[in-house]
Amino acid sequence: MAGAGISTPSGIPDFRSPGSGLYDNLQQYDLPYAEAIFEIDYFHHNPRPFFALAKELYPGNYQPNLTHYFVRLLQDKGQLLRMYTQNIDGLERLAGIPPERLVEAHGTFATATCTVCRRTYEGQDLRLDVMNGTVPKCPTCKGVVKPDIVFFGEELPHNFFKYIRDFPLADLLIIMGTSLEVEPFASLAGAVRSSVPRLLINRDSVGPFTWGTLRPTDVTQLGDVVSGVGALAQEIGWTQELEALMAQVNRRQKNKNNSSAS
Ligand code: CNA
Repeated sequence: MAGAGISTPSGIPDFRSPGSGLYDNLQQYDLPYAEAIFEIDYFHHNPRPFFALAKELYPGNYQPNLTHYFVRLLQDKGQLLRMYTQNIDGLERLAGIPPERLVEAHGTFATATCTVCRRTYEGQDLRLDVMNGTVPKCPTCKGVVKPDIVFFGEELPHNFFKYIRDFPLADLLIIMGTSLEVEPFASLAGAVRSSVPRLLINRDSVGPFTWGTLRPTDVTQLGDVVSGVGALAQEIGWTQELEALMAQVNRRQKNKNNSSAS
């Protein structure tokens, strides 16, 4: 289970870290209150603040870091049952975690839907408008096209409910970079069998790790998530493979950038 804290090392602010978090830095969008940026009623009234944020978060501006590649390595070794993420930055996909192994519980910029006629679009179809600061409109009905990000008051994607089958099958739950404050996602932490170890890698203790409902098999690694995941990789002898994987993906990325520039 992951949240915004795994992407702060890539340069994307989280919501709730005092000072650097998004909620403390929304003055430029002139919102009535911070959460309005993700409220569907406010979006219908004024979609511009959301699209200003979308321009910033749109896939392409940021790169995955060691935490994303660690999950990719779990997948390469056949040990990833599923990654449940609250993030909407697409860095899991960029790190090469296959979409079928991912539950993007709060949605994705990879696809979009017209708010009026419900026609669906690829995220790429909106890129030009988003980057130009234009609110994307449906070519057919002229309704506003909204990236498939889950707003407050909207239903979670269907595949979120895979958790009903997945969580009882897990034999280890790793929780990284989340305040575990947003439901129903947060409650997934309690959905593994009671004998299953839960490892929290986060700057601060959160959710059931603080309420005094700790299980004997729970483990907490407090501090920076990259250091915590790095320490875990070292402990299990994966450091070299992880570095090789990151170097390989970076090389591919560079070659791709060079060939698209020439
Ligand atoms: P949050 O509530 O902002 O909590 C983030 C947690 O991560 C906090 O406990 C921080 O202390 C911790 N943290 C931040 N940086 C680090 C770090 N470098 N090392 C270790 N711990 C760190 O974010 P949640 O994901 O829990 O909240 C859910 C919201 C945030 C979801 O709806 C997301 O869509 C939304 N969000 C996503 C992104 C993104 O996609 N990158 C960015 C901002 C917000």
